[in-house]
Amino acid sequence: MTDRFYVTTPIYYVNDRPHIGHAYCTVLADAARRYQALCGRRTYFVTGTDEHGQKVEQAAHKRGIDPQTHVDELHAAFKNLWPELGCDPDQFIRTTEPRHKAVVQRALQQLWDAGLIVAREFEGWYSTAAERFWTEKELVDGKCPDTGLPVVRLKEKNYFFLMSRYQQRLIAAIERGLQPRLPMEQSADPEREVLEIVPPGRANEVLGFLRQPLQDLCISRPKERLKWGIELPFDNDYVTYVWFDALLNYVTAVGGLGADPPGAGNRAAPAQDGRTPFETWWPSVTHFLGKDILTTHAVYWPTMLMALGLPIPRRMLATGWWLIDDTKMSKSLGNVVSPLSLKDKYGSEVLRYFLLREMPVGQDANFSEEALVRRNNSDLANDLGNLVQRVIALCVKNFDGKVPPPPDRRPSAALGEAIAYGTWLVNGTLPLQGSGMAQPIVETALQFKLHRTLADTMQLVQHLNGVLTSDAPFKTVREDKDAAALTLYHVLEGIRFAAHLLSPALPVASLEILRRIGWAHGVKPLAGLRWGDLEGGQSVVEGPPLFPKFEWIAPAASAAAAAPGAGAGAGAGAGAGAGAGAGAGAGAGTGAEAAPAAPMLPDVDISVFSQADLRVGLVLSAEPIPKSKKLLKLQIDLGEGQPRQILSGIAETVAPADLLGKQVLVIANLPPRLMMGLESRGMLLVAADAEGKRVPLHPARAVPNGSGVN
Ligand code: ME8
Repeated sequence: MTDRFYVTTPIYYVNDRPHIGHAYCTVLADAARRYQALCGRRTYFVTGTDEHGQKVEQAAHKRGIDPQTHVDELHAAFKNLWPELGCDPDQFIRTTEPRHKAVVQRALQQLWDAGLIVAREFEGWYSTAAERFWTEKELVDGKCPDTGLPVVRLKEKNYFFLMSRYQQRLIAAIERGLQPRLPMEQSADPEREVLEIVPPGRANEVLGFLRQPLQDLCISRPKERLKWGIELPFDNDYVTYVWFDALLNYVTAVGGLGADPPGAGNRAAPAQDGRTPFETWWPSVTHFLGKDILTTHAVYWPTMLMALGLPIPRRMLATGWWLIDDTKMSKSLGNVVSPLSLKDKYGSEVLRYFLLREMPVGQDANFSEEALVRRNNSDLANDLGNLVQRVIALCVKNFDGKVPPPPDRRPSAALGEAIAYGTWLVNGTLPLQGSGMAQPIVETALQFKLHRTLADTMQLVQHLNGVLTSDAPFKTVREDKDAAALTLYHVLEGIRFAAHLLSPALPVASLEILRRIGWAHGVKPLAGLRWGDLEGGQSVVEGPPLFPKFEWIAPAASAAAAAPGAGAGAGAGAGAGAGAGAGAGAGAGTGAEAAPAAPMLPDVDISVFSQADLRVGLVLSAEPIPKSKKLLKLQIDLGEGQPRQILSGIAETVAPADLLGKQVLVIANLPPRLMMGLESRGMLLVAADAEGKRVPLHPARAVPNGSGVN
């Protein structure tokens, strides 16, 4: 396994301002890089802007300015955003930099000299908006399939990269990438090279695409149609296709194809072990990108590299989309959410935590500010912030503001479990009773399942809160100070572990937590993290709440629609719940204001009940279904070898990310049913809340998947 990790984000078009979809990909790459560093890898992180092509040229024309002035202004909106969101890329690359233009021209010349780019007379349907030709068959109702806009018939000479030659080699590399547990080294041998696409479902999509004959790629645009691009070195009437230019940024950034190092303000890729920077970092690269640009990355890019005689990227991770009301958030639809305004309102750490925790990596998720507020209030303010505050206050009151040295005593059962869980998360591979479905951090984080990493870490925080409640050091301190010291010491140790594990998501807050609990050494690599290293006698520091709570105020329109006088209310409900009275209920879950129970059904014989095959299953994936407010699509492991797809109407009461890795109860022997055009093979058992919305049920502790329920 290589100890180096080179991570890239897409380079963003500078045709508009950044939105939360862009922010997600960069925050995810930043956090993934920090986890890799925490696990001891050397890392290099590149992001940047894609500044050529028709979209950018049109955006500049719209503003009545020349494209260079436009990109010089707009790239800053991206470049300046990343530090605001706590992201720390080593390099911000722009495709208009002279060193990148030189790389693109060198690549074009090399392929032209090798006969791998050829001139052809070409006739087809051209879409100005999508900036590409389509075949007759590809058109939808005679219009561009991407944009739905009209196309024009064009005949012109163009230059083609002979991409089709590499089809079989590419298929073989992607198929190799589907094998489990691959080493990260890339082979120089084309017979053994690997392209791993995460999640594997996306690899199968690309393989599906590659089952059709692969066309050669048109890599030129005549200057009459597009001036804003990099000129072909062998025909100055043409510029190159923006994707041919953009993809090469990943090589330019680390000094490939003779690229100069980046300019001031960047950290150039370091050379190691007598290798050049390019040999050091390429091809142990992971490209992060949105699922909409997977084909360009997984097909165009590796075949370009094959033709250039360079190793192909080792791995790509395709993220899902942030949706607004089940529709993709995008600049063209005008439904974008600004990351800066959210950051200004809630702070960058809350925004980072929300983005990373809420979206299961690789799947779509609906964005809502209300969900962000809920996440902040429950996970960060209540669970984490209050825990730190309470423990420090107890140390200040009872132990002179110091970390109490741990007396040599047996911890309580609850404390013992918390210690075992915390050490296992960091160091362990041992199966652990009561660990639920959690996995050690190195496994989830290095597989980029960061939503799981955070969920598992918050479970440690919940364990520690449970210990404070059950061991009650605030009471025991009066008659048995040692017992209280033992509890507080280990809860502080747990907090130290949690702060380390959360540091990639919460880089600033984690350091502040460590400072407050008397740990002066900052964040250490996980390999050096040992339970018991926190020294007794260090001073703890009180401070203002780490994560203030926010009240969710519904937008004016929905508030007006709510019951008169009901107010916007905090918490989950925020609706005009009939008969719920004023205030939309401070958090569901207590069942205190239950709706009148439905009348009981008449008695039945037990044999009626036992005809239903009830099972426990593990939720492997959960995602919203476009155009459905209520349904979630779940893949559930019922111990049958193959997971089952089950659709359940629980989208209003539970976020998909909260279901992942949890066990649920399923009626397994119902006939398959079609809902929203999708098959559902079984039904989740749910309880109805006060508003009649469905709340899934979980077993009180983990049992084997497929266990019967009676
Ligand atoms: O495609 N949710 O740039 P881009 C999640 N310049 N991700 C989203 C999103 C959403 N709602 N909307 C957009 C380009 N994205 C090219 C890349 S790389 C060599 C060239 C993601 O600014 C989108 O999926 O249009 C893509 O990964 C990224 O933002 C850049 O989009």
